[in-house]
Amino acid sequence: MLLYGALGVAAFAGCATSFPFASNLMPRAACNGNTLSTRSEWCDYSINSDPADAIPDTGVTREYWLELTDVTVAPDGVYRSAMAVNGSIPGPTLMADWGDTVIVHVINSLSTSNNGTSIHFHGLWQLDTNDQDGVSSITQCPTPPGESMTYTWRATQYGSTWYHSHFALQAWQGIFGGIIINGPATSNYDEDLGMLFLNDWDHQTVDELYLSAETIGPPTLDNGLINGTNTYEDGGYRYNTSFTSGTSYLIRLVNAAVDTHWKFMIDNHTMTVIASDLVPITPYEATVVDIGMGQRYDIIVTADQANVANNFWMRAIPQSACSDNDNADDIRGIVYYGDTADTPTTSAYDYEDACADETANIVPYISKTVGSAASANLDEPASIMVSSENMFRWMLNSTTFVAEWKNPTLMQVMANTTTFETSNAVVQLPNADEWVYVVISTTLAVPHPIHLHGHDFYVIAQGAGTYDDNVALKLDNPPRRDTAMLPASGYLVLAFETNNPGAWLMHCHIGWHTSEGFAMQFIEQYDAIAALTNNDVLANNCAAWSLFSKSASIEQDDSGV
Ligand SMILES: *[C@@H]1O[C@H](CO)[C@@H](O)[C@H](O)[C@H]1NC(C)=O
Ligand SMILES: *[C@@H]1O[C@H](CO)[C@@H](O)[C@H](O)[C@H]1NC(C)=O
Ligand SMILES: *[C@@H]1O[C@H](CO)[C@@H](O)[C@H](O)[C@H]1NC(C)=O
Ligand SMILES: *[C@@H]1O[C@H](CO)[C@@H](O)[C@H](O)[C@H]1NC(C)=O
Ligand SMILES: *[C@@H]1O[C@H](CO)[C@@H](O)[C@H](O)[C@H]1NC(C)=O
Ligand SMILES: *[C@@H]1O[C@H](CO)[C@@H](O)[C@H](O)[C@H]1NC(C)=O
Ligand SMILES: *[C@@H]1O[C@H](CO)[C@@H](O)[C@H](O)[C@H]1NC(C)=O
Ligand SMILES: [Cu+2]
Repeated sequence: MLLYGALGVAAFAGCATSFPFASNLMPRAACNGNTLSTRSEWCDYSINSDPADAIPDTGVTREYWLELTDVTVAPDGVYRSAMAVNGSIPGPTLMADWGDTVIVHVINSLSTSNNGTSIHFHGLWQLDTNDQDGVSSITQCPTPPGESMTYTWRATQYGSTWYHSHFALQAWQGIFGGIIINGPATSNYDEDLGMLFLNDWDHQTVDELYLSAETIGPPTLDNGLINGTNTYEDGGYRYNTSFTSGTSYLIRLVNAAVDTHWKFMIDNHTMTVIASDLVPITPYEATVVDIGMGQRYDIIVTADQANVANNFWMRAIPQSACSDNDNADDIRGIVYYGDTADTPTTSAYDYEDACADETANIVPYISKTVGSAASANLDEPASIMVSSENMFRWMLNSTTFVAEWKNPTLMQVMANTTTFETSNAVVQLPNADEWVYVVISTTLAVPHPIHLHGHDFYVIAQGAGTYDDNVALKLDNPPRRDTAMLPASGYLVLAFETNNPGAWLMHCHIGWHTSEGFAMQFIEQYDAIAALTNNDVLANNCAAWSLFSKSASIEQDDSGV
């Protein structure tokens, strides 16, 4: 792609040619063909180009520096301690064009809390770059305070996602931010409003809450935030955005909560959903969208309701079917026509309180068929137990996942280890290019958002009740994504292809559950991993962690991921 090559480091380059984007979301390289009314085009590529076959060779490298610090914040008017990326929650948005190379330098300045860290780029395939996946205890040791780590990866997919810490509960202390990868879209829109994070929030820290989560169960949280802000009693302010009649807006929704499933809506407005996670879909209309933890939806909203009112509520409604929130009815923002945001008087669309998935609506734009599994289904029943210390622990296949910060899977692979501790919950997938079916099931009335690293998986079955041979599998273009709901007292059957060597974590994205051991890992194509791993970086970072954790007497009290 000559066009890109000429731009050099586009993060700092101006746009030489025409600039068809109404948004001020920089940086963005101009791409011939992609205009407001031809969003399906993308230079020599288009919405019909399958990222799994080929991606643009832009020759562009974008470089970012992210500094993590301990902070005091009051996003809803109530002060508490937290952690931030470059001083803000959410942190800065990383932006790239499809096919770019992205370098992210993470500087751990968490000197007050003395926390290690690692940064995971959620949903990115990390094709042949498993060692850049940023998962403590799997692909690296935590990076100690005072040190930094550089991650380099290719923007193989495009759309909306997020980065977040994969060390203890740090993501929900505030260490997260958006990732926008510009590419084609399945529907036109005028303006890109960027990321819209939906978070739950409490006036105690997640570390304080974890004690009760482990002993008496998931705590009732105080509040929630829309893109980092909300009100609480008389404090704080609401997220608000102005709409110009006739304009259509792209909004990139992310559920970044520790334990809240949301229904999202804007009163009286209809949404067009165009992508689920990093996969473009055939557009569908919705008035209410369900979003589980870790999931993303790209939605387009057209400003066509100025005749109804000037101010409308935007609502993130915690579903009480799976967790409790003390401010459930007031996690709201404002969409306004005119000059200023005023308190709306609009009413919510009807909905049924349930932690549902959008599966039935999702049809990937590029159609794919799932092949036959090379071997028997991998059965992963999920259950809970109380440990000898009287702590809740989750199990998959009767194993509570625990891996060690100081001895990540990749380090074990580099040492030629072939037998792993039972608690590492390793499933080996030695062969390339085979289909794997995984059946995750539960008899408990608790749903779980299941996230797999390194792949977009196919949701081939999902439902209530018991999974058996009578359940029909959807193999013809099922939803393809990186996070899907295991329904309460039900099953989720995922399929993926062994096309990406590495140690890939699969886990529940409820923060408490990840820490309580609801996780397992696939070691895919063991024999190919060593050649893809930068052993110097791995070993040096582990040596630094080892030194630090001894001198600071750090003790691991969770699953390690
Ligand atoms: C984040 O902060 C660092 C300084 O610590 C600065 O160099 C960098 O430009 C900032 N990054 C972004 C994306 O704002
Ligand atoms: C990380 O920092 C939090 C907040 O200060 C603290 O509660 C927690 O114990 C620290 N965790 C580790 C593993 O250092
Ligand atoms: C949310 O906040 C970020 C800055 O953190 C901003 O870039 C983005 O545009 C906001 N999203 C919306 C939909 O307003
Ligand atoms: C709208 O957002 C701005 C900050 O962007 C804030 O100052 C203002 O208070 C908000 N309005 C309301 C009604 O909360
Ligand atoms: C606005 O939405 C409410 C709730 O869904 C509905 O009752 C009302 O009829 C809508 N108003 C208009 C003018 O569409
Ligand atoms: C489940 O655990 C048993 C006993 O440890 C083991 O033999 C089996 O391979 C495991 N299966 C999966 C799919 O993890
Ligand atoms: C692991 O095995 C490879 C290939 O047999 C060998 O070259 C390498 O030295 C071994 N590494 C260790 C740490 O034993
Ligand atoms: Cu869970």
